[in-house]
Amino acid sequence: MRGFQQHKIRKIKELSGRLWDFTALENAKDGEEPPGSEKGKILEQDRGKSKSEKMFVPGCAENCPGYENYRGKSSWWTQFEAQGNVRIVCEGVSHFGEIFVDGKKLAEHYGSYTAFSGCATDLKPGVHLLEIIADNAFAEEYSLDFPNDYYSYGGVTRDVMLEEVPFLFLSCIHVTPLTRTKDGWRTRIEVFCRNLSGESQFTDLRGEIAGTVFSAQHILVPEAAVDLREKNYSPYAGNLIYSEELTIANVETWSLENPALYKVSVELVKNGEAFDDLIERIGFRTVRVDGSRILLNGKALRIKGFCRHEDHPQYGCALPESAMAADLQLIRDMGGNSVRTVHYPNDEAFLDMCDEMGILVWEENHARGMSEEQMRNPLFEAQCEAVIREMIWAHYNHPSIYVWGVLNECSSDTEYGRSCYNAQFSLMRKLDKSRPCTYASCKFQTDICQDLPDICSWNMYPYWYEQDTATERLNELCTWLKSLQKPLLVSEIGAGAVYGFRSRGHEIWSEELQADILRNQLRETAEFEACSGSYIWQFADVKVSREWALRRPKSRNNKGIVDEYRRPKMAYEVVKEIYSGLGNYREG
Ligand code: ADA
Repeated sequence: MRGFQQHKIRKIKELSGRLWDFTALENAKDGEEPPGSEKGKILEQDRGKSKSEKMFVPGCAENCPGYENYRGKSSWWTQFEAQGNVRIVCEGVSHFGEIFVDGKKLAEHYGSYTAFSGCATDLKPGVHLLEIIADNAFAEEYSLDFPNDYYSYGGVTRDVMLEEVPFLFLSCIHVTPLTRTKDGWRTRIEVFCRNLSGESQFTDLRGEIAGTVFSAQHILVPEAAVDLREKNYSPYAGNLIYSEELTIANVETWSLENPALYKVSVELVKNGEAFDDLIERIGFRTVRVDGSRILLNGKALRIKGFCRHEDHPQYGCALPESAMAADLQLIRDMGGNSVRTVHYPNDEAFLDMCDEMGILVWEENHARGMSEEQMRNPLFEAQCEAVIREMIWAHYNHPSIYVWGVLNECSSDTEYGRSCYNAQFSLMRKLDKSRPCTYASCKFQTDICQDLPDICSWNMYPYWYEQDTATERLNELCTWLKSLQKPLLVSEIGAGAVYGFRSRGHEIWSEELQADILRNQLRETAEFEACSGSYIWQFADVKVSREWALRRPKSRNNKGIVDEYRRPKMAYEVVKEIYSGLGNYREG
């Protein structure tokens, strides 16, 4: 659910936020098949009737007692009342999802962290059955999901919305703030629309951004967008029906200190009557890269960041909004001004909060630590690119997002890897020319892709995995990359500690040692002139896959500054002291 109202005309209803029925379709509790089902599939006649548990949506299968280690297909169903054309929007199903209404499949989608939707036309008035099948199996056809240093949960993990739509409806608005002039903000606006009718249609359009109105008449919308014929189920996909540059007067600039937000609203109109609408929220600001500096509204940023996974022992990856807000409050309390959404696009509600709180976001596509062999999976490129496309389409308007990332710690040291990085950066730049892009590398001098991104970002663990100091490491990198003249970010830095393990000798995994290491790491990176800032790995401890657990006490990646329940470790005060003592901008 967004942090603001998106429709005044279109009828929408949240289907999440309540209990649904849930049936595990394989390896069920007690090791038995659920009655009325075949392995991996509910039989047609039993759809919606099989033995079930009650589960809250959004939710993860793993949160249901007895299913803590569940992997495979599960069925989630509920009922709704509606008629006519209905669109079901799933913000996230982990990691392969299918939408059925009254037994008829409307859409399928791979990718836990981006939205998809299915449309049913001409539903009869009355009660209908919605079933979502989620699959979190590790398999060749899911190239981005495999045992990893975080947990791949399964289920209907983000909100589900029901929308009653006309045959022609708005799918997306993109607003790009270009420059601030003496008359206001020069801004580009693009509007996209979908047509379910099976024939071309005409429509008029009217809209408003912060008091400036615009309109267009007699726009032809072709029968269906080409990308929809290609089974693109992104709710944002559609035909471009309006593109204009306008000057918006009397608006304040969005910044960390003053996160001013404005509404843009668009209506589709026939014979003077509005029949559909969409409201988006925007902020006016620019992000540019200039030599070694990252400029927000012309000022050189100092990033005081945290890497954050969507993970909590009580909710899995389906954190309620109150828990997201609590995380941001802790980040703020520690003096942080940025979050890196490791290693996937985040819940839109979280991004809305970052917009409102003036917290910058590095958002990235979903790929962590993949070898060349994994990247050679024939589905890899298409699946990565789908995440990029869906992420940028959906999150384009968030002023908090200042950089897009790809492919964390993948094979940027091989020729084949380079071709993937190159293709993904090209796609990002095609979809969004207004933001820089980057990737987090751990390959140091063997990396052969540093010419490709706008910002060079390094994951480093001085005093933990690595023997050299942060200053030595940064010096080496700067000397090596001098000719590129690009900004440098530390995209991960940190050390592990098991909450509550205290040791006079500052032993490995003690809170004392973690605090010592963070103190050195953060001081050295802050004092390093050419560095635009750092992202601490990581905000909170997270669950890891069983295959990783031997290297990770308590089956957690324990480098959190707070533990998995958000209890502060000793390092909390160290980070707070250092980050709070630094401003949001660098000198010069
Ligand atoms: C890497 C990786 C993280 C995490 C971290 C660690 O840099 O990007 O996902 O695994 O290392 O804790 O070792």
